[in-house]
Amino acid sequence: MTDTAPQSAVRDTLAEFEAGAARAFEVAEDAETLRELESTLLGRRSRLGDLQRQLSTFAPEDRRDLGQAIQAARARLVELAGARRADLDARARADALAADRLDLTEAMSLGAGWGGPGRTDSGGGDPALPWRGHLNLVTQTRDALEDTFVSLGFSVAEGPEAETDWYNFEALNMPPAHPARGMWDTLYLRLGAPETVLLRTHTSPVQVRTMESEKPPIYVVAPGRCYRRDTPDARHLPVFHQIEGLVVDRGITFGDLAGTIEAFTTAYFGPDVHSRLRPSYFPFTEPSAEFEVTCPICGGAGCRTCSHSGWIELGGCGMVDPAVFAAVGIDAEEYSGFAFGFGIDRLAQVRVGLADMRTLLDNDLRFLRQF
Ligand code: FA5
Repeated sequence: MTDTAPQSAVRDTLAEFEAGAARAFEVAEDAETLRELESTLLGRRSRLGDLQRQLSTFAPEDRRDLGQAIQAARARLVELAGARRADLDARARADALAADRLDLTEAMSLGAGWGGPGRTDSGGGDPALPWRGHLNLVTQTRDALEDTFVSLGFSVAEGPEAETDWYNFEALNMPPAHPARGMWDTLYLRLGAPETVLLRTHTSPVQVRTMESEKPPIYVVAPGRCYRRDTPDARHLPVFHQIEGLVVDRGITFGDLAGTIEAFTTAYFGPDVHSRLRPSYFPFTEPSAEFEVTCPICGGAGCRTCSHSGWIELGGCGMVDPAVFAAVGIDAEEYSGFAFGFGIDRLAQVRVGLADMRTLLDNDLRFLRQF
């Protein structure tokens, strides 16, 4: 027997159900929604399950045909749900990757006028060549200082950044527990006996190393990195740079020191910046002085950068103390000398009129490309 009306009704219901379920799978927004839809639309208690159960009311041959139709519809829907799951998984992976991504191409996304490695379009020199970076302002300043002093007859020396207590303090006339050690907040390394190895707080240990290895006459500058437990602010960084100067010869006077600093200031800053030496104290020089220039931010009127003093301290200087000559075996009766130590980052800051030294470390291309 063939009960066509109920069979066609089941087929209509099946077709309608399949179309609705397919649409629901296609627009499922996330994996969780898809899982719920699968359970509702394909599970035992689903409409499909109901249709399956109705089969027992049909004649065997109709039951087989309808059964196959239901199975085929279920198989198509299962496949559709699987495809949707693969899409959603791929999209979730892409979103996670995008969220985790480190943008190393910032330079290229800043629009016209901002170059970056590998970029060959307009904006920088030959359009056929990739844009090139350049040296950081501090490195440029260091190079310019070296050039200035080499042109004045100095040679360039170097020393290690991890130093011993002897070179950083003791040979510079600061025996253990000397109160002047407190002038430099020191970072010690866990090497050897406690507090014997440190990150140099200034470039002055290169004075000692140079005098140990060379006989006078000595005319050297020693640029390099220094470390202090200083809190970063407008004029301080915990890692910064100094350039040390040392002259040892017969008949060197404080006048030679003042003249050298004067010549350097004019050569480096030009006529708009005024400088002064103020009496000061360093254990390794006697007499000692501080070298200051007018604040370029306020022109001397006083501002946050210069702590409202109108002046910015660039370094210390003085005549080499006889105790230092004694530590390195130079006869203080025969020779005299002067030394100075300037902050390179501070010099760069003054020269370009930078209100806050921390900007040097921001890695902001809009700042870096100006120099
Ligand atoms: C010294 O370090 C002495 N060694 C200088 C010296 C050398 C005196 C030779 C006499 C003879 P002072 O601690 O003042 O001195 O530092 C010198 C300069 O280094 C400062 O004027 C400043 O320009 C720079 N400087 C010091 N600390 C910092 C810091 N945390 N960040 C940036 N620059 C600094």
